[in-house]
Amino acid sequence: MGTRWTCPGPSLLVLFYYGHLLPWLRTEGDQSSDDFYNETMAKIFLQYYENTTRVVWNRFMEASWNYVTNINQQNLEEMLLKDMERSQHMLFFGTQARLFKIARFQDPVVKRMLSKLQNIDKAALPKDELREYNKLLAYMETMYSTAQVCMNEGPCLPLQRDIEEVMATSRDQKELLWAWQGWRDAVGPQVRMTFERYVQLSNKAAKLNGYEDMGALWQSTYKSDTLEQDLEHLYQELQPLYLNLHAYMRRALHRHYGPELIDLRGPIPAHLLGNMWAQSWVNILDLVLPFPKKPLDDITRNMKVQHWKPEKMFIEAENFYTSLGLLSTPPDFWRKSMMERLADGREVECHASAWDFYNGQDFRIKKCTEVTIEDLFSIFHQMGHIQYFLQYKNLSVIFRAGANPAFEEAVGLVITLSVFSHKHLLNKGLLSHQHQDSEEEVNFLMGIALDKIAFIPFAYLMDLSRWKVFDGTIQKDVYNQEWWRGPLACAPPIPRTEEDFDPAAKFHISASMPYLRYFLSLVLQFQFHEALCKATGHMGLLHRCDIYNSKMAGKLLEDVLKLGSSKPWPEVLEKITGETKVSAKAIMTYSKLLNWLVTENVQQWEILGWPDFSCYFEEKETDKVTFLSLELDPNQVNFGQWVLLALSFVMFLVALLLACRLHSLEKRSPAQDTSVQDISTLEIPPKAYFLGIAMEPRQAVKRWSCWASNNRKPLWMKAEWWSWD
Ligand code: KAF
Ligand code: ZN
Repeated sequence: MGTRWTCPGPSLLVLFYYGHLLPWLRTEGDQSSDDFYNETMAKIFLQYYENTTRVVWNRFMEASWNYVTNINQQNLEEMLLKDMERSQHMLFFGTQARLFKIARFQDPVVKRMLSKLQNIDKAALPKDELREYNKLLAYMETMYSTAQVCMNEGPCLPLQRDIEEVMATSRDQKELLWAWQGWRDAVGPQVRMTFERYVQLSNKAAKLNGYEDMGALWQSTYKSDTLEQDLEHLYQELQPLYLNLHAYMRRALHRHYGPELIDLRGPIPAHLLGNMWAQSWVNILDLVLPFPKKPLDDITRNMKVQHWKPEKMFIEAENFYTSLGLLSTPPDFWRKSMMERLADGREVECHASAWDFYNGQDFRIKKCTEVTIEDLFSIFHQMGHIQYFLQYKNLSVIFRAGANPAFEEAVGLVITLSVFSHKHLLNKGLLSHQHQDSEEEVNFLMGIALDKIAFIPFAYLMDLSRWKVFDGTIQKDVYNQEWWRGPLACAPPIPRTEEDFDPAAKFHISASMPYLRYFLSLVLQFQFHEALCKATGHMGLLHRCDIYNSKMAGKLLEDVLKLGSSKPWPEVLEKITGETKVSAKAIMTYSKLLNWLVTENVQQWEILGWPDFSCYFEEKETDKVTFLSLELDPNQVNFGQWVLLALSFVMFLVALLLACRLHSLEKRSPAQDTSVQDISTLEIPPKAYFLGIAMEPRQAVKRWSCWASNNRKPLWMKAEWWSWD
């Protein structure tokens, strides 16, 4: 819904009016200012905001685009300048917006607009700190984007596509560990120092906006008093699916890698799951296929055989959206987007993103596309963002956003659910088998589960731990230790220390992007899919539905996208699904695999999760006492302590005897240098963490090898990892 204005007024005049008159009125007396900040003035004010914002944001987007597609000092300076300009603009209008007494206003649209304007985010910071903050944000993102992993005596490789490809395709644990560790070494330490200051300044900005900390400000986007409980509830509903998948995977990987690497009661080491962050496990589907005699078609291979090019992948995505009766992208999109990594030696940021330049005609995607099925899906995802931009382009800039951030992410994802159906891939000539029998269908569902279900804890816990960083529950001296309690459920393949900073190895942490949106959109996409399939008239199982060509589904989607953020999101959700709450019902219905997984796991007497390992993180409520790593009764501990005391006494006597002997020997050879060694030259080994417990590095390594290989030292471990002294 567009908002039309009847009284725009000449810009310069209005600039003068607002730039000078409003602050003056504010100081000159409450009565006159109250009269002045009325609804009519609010409309003029909002129109002025509209006109100026388009210009200021467009300039900022252009400068940002130039920087991330060509990282250099000059472009950085230009981007920082335009960012300051944008913040000043936001500060001015945000401050003014707060002066309107919106409680007395009639027009709900005006009220909503003004209340949205009041959150000015980082623009609330004093100028010097704002510039510092912008610089460190750019620094962290750039460090991530330009980091490389160097071979021993060879070239250095960027994350995309080389290092990610190693993680996806290698089955050699030595090589996987090299890539896993190399990437963390390349990013973590560089970002760590900056991150601490980033947290301080983020919180300062949040406080100036009236929030407790930046985590609270991020949460406020969802406008829900029950957000944390709702999330916890969703997570608990999905937990059985995840735990059963995890147990199944652990068994399959145990079969492949053996007991040296996989403990059947423990967590899976994070480097073996086919993805740098272990957030999707689909790349190792071949290792864990339920029916290996019926392998799925290799779609990436088929795309390559058919000579697909990045541009064709974009055309395919566009074609899907227009088949639903949705909007096509304007010609500039094809001219200005960056579809491939530019090969002229410049540095670029490769993490995919979609861009709205706020002039109603310039929309772009930035992606270092490779011809793979993974990238094809990612392009459909980015095109989802573009479709949202196109649909809400006639709204006020204030409403040019998703109903909530999860809606923005869910659009492309819901389309990929159809694209990945057997029916659609067959139509596109990417599959060779006409039909899927029941075993092939289980294999197919396993592929989906490895992508979607594996993502659940990662997506959920990522921001949960960041919120704790912002609210101070997690202090800076334990950032890394606490990270391993979080997203990957305690499975670093090698001991980690506080010298490392593993969170920074994920784009959204280094680039300060909230992640909760991905958890909610994971669930939402299935809820949307169910609704769109119903509109299409699809009968039968949800995973067989393909909405391609369905104008009914397209209309439903369009009606929702057109609203942007002009309405509260539960209302928008209701429009499309008939429900006002995010629900896990559809994802559970779709994931028909649960029964199959449970049967498999019961047959194998699988233990779900890693109960023996939780003791490393949680203090158990028990009357047992831990003594020398053993859980004993207090009486047994008492006895043990006496034995130890006696032993120490004996040792003390022996030491005394030896000292006397040494002393008498030294007396006999006075020429020898007897000076005491300077203790400052003795190296104290740094503290290391393994599975969340602080210990001396040597001990940590010992525990690791014990955990990973039942007391056998893994052959592939590099010698350096053992040389702590
Ligand atoms: C999603 C889907 C499948 C797998 C995994 C994910 C989660 C997440 C990830 O971990 O890779 N996906 C992305 O980060 C996809 C990129 C994006 O589309 O979400 C992108 C992130 C980004 C990058 C740079 C600047 C800002 C945001 N988001 C957008 O481009 C975007 C977001 C909101 C509105 C418009 C565009
Ligand atoms: Zn996205």
